[in-house]
Parts: sequence; structure tokens; C-alpha cells
Amino acid sequence: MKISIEKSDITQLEVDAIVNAANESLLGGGGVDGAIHRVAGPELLQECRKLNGCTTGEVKITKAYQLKAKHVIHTLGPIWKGGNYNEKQLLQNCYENCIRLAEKMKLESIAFPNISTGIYGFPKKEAAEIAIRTIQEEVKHLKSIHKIIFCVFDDENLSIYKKML
Ligand code: AR6
Repeated sequence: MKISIEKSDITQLEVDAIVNAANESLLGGGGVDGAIHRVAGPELLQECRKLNGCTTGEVKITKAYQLKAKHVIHTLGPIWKGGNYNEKQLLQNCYENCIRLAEKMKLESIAFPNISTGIYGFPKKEAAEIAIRTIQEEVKHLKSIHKIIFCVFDDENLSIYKKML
């Protein structure tokens, strides 16, 4: 099992699945979601239209079209509202549901962006703690997946992850 940190654009990673930090419509948006849809092309949006959206902490999988990855696992992270609205548990659910779906689909590699830490305003340090703790717990049950990438995009998340992992 290899767990690594990579500072890169997630749309450029050649893995079985990249995770998208989407919104509840699953019809694209800004941030990493916008980047993924731009690179994947219009067929991704077409497939997403059939999915009936997503609720917080849940996941839906699609093909990845023009991306280098094979699949996109779309998840809806919680919007940070100060910490008393179950945000931490909901963020944990995102990581758990993504990795469990990837394992169920017998995928071997997966890359996560820093879900909710951009437009949705989740504090980066708390989010990283949840991401790392959740994945380290899940790893114990994995057979198929043997490569997990925390794909960071900004220097603040890079230094937080480097310190924690
Ligand atoms: N590759 C990897 N990480 C990226 C990329 C990229 N190309 N672009 C941004 N990030 P955000 P959220 C990082 O805002 O907070 C969308 O409009 C970014 O630096 O993309 O979950 C959706 O449609 C940050 O660390 O997602 C929703 O409406 C992380 O990805 C809303 O934003 C997440 O930032 C979701 O907000």
C-alpha cells in the first residue's frame, strides 16, 4: 500500500479514479469541479445529468472521458458553517464512501482533492486530519486498492499534509 501526497492538478493524474469535490447538482461548478469537467469534456456533463444529483457525504461514479483517469467519483463535501452542523462527520463520510466504492469496483488507485477546503470553506487543518485519519482506518480493510494519492493544489495544504502524513 502506497499513500502519497502530490502537489498537482488532479485532472492530470493517471489513476483508476479521481475524486471530484462537486456540488449537489453534479452539473459542474468552479474549483476542482470546473477543472475536471473542462478536461473531461461535455460527455461527463451528459452522464452527470442522469444521476439525479448527490447529497452531502454521498458519492456517485462516472466514466472519465478525456481525463487520464478511468473514472470520476463525485462526492458532495459539507459547507463549513462553524463546526456545529455535523460538518466533520459528513466530511469523513465523503472519504469513506469514495474509498469503499472504489474498492467495491475493484479499482487499484485513487486520488483525492482536499474536499470542502476551497469554496466550501472547511478549515484546512481539520479537513486534513479527517482525511488522513479516515483513510488510515479504511486502509486496513482494502484488498484491491494499493495506491492512494492526496492531491494538494495549494502550498498551505501541501505543508499541512507533509507535517501530518
Ligand atoms: N486539482 C486539484 N485540486 C484542485 C484543483 C485542481 N485542478 N482546483 C482546485 N483544487 P473547491 P469545495 C483544490 O473549491 O471547497 C465547486 O464550485 C482547491 O485548492 O474546488 O469542496 C463545486 O461545484 C481546494 O483545496 O471545492 C462546489 O460548488 C480543493 O481543491 C464547490 O466548488 C477543494 O476546493 C465545492 O467546494
